[in-house]
Amino acid sequence: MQLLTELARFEIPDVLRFDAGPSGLVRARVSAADAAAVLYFNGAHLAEYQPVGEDDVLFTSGKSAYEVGKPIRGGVPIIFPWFGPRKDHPEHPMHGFARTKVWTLREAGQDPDGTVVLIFTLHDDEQTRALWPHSFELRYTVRIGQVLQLSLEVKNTSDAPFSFEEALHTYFFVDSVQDVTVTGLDGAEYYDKTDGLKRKTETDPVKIAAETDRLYVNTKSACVLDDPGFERQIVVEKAGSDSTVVWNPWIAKAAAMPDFGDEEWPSMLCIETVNAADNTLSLDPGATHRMDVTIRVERK
Ligand code: TA6
Repeated sequence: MQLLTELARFEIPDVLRFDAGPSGLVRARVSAADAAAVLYFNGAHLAEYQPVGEDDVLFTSGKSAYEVGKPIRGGVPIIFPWFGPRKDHPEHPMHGFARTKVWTLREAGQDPDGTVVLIFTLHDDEQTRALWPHSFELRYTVRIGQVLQLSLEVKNTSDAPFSFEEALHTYFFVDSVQDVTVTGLDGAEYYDKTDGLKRKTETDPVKIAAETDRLYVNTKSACVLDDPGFERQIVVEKAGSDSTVVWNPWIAKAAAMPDFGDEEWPSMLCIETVNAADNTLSLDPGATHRMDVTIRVERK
C-alpha cells in the first residue's frame, strides 16, 4: 500500500494531490482544466467526477463505507473476476475482489489539453488466489477531462487459460430517476433479475418505474441517459464490452442496503459497462483484454 510520502513524486501543483479521506483511505484529488475528480486507492474507485460548470456526474451514497476491504457505494466500482454472486460459491464476495483491494498508482501525468491521466495496477496475491486460483494483472487507466475515459485491461500472467467477468459499475447522479430515459438498448436481449432472470427483449427506451435490474447481453451499443431535470444527456460509449446493466434498487432494496440512504434511490441510476453471463471472456496465457468506457455530458 503506497504511503502519502511515496505518492508525493506524482503530485502536479494545483492539479493533482493526494490525501487521506474518511477513515484514512488514501485518495487522489484531481483539479484538471475541465473537470474535478476524487479517486480512492481502495478499489481504484473513482468516487467523484464533475466537469467544470456541470452537476456531479457520478452518484455516491452519503452512507457509503470508506474502509479498506469494503466497497464504496457509488462512483465506478471495478468488478472482477465475477459479476454478481459467484456461481456455486455463495460465500465468496459479491462482484469479485477487485473493488476491495488497494491498487497501486504506477503513472500520473497531464495531456497537452489538460486531461489528467492516472494509471493503476492490481495483480494476484495469496488472498485472491485463495478465492480464484489464477495469476493476472489489471491495468486501469483513468482520463479526467471534459470527457471521462476509463480503460480496464486484464492480462493473463499464468500459464493456463482462464475465464472471467468484469464491469465498470457506474452510478450516475440524476435529478429524479422516474423522469429519465435510457436509449440505445432497443431490441437487446436481457436477463431480468427482478423476474427470476427470465430472458426478455427490450422494446423501447428504458424508463424506471420500479426496481430495475437488467443484464443486457450481446450489445455493443452506446447508451444515452436523458435527464430532463438536470437539462442534460449523458452519453455512455464503450468498446470491448458486449453486456450492459441498468440498475436502480427502488424503495425496498434501497432500505435493505446499510450503505445506501433510504431516500437516495431517486437520485441514481447505474448504467454499467460489462462482460458477463453469455459474454463471459476467456483469456489465453500472456493475452490481454481491454474494455473502455467514455462518458460525456451534453447540455440540453
Ligand atoms: O449491477 C447490479 C447489481 O448486480 C444488483 O443486483 C445489485 O446487487 C448491485 O449490483 C449492487 O451490488 P453490491 O454488491 O454493490 O451491493
